[in-house]
Amino acid sequence: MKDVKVLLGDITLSDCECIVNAANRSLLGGGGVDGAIHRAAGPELLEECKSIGGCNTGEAKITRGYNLKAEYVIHTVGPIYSGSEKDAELLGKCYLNSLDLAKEHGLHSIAFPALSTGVYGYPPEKATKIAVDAVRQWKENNKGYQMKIDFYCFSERMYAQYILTLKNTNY
Ligand code: AR6
Repeated sequence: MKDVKVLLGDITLSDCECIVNAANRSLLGGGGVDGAIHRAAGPELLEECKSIGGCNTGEAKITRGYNLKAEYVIHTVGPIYSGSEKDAELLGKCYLNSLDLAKEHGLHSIAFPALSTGVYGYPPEKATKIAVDAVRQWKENNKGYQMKIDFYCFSERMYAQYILTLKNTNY
């Protein structure tokens, strides 16, 4: 798919204009990628998050990036995997709403971690398919708007899964 890349590494080092955080509904920080982003951005990020008042599952909120290279952080809350159909719908919405928010702010590059695949337990095979399908759908709905999208993977296993998913879906 044009402008879509899979990268292995730490998303806090991304040179995209915005990076996406796998947050929880409080937006007050946590472990995993959330902890890494807050550490790298510095305490001002938490201060701004406190003023937002949380975020529902599937939705997205934007803040400045502070000490990060990225100018903005888009905080989205993935579903805790339960095996129900609603999980897939909510996870897809995380990607779509994050991309909409980036576009609303005139941004043209975004880096996603593998939302919900850590503490929230989403199986990587399913989660990568939802991520890739959502991005494809968004690109189809936003033809003419250039958006560079990086899928950041923190493990070689996740990297291999994204490559396989992209291959299986003919991108
Ligand atoms: N860069 C890129 N990916 C990362 C990084 C990093 N620095 N660190 C971890 N990952 P998780 P979730 C990957 O658990 O499942 C938090 O406590 C990781 O390997 O961070 O959506 C929040 O506050 C995995 O593939 O997020 C919530 O409470 C992916 O990022 C909860 O965890 C997501 O793992 C959210 O759980």
